[in-house]
Amino acid sequence: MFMRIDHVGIACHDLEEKIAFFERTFELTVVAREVNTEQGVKEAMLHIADGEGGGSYIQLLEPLSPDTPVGKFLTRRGEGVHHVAFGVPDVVQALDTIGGRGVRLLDERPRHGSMGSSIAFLHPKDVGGMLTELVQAPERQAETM
Ligand code: CMX
Ligand code: CO
Repeated sequence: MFMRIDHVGIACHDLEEKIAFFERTFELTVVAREVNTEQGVKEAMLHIADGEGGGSYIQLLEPLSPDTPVGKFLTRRGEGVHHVAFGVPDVVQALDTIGGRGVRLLDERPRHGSMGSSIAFLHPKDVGGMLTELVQAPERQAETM
């Protein structure tokens, strides 16, 4: 079902400061910067590697306001790993299968994610405390159309 780890999402207070740290420390490159108002974040994707079905990334996330998922997380826990995202070939099918196995879906239908992807989240309490994101890369969507 999972093809790869698409990205690890990291919550931070200051996006520009964290981008500079990841670039200079790990020699990673920013490949996309976006504001996603639906998710309540300003974000950057830093490329790590390419694999089957798409790349893998670090996603740095700064909240647009305190009452967003990442804003609440920062208030409660401080900076750190916020979620892990897995690449799937078909996010609608994955939601159907995983939901049928009793995991609560935070999104019944996919939403817009980074770089044209389709994303959906699973409840962390049903996945061992890990907020889990499913990602369908845009090239896969084109292939299945
Ligand atoms: N990882 C692990 N556990 C988490 C968590 C996280 N990121 N966020 C919240 N939780 C835990 C809380 O600690 C809480 O546990 P306790 O009851 O033991 O204290 C429990 O989940 C429920 O908490 P809650 O008060 O209902 O929390 P929120 O209202 O903050 O909602 C969640 C949590 C996961 C439902 C919400 O953050 C959500 O819908 N997230 C999905 C969307 C998202 O995160 N978007 C930003 C990223 C966008 C992107 O990647 O592109
Ligand atoms: Co993400």
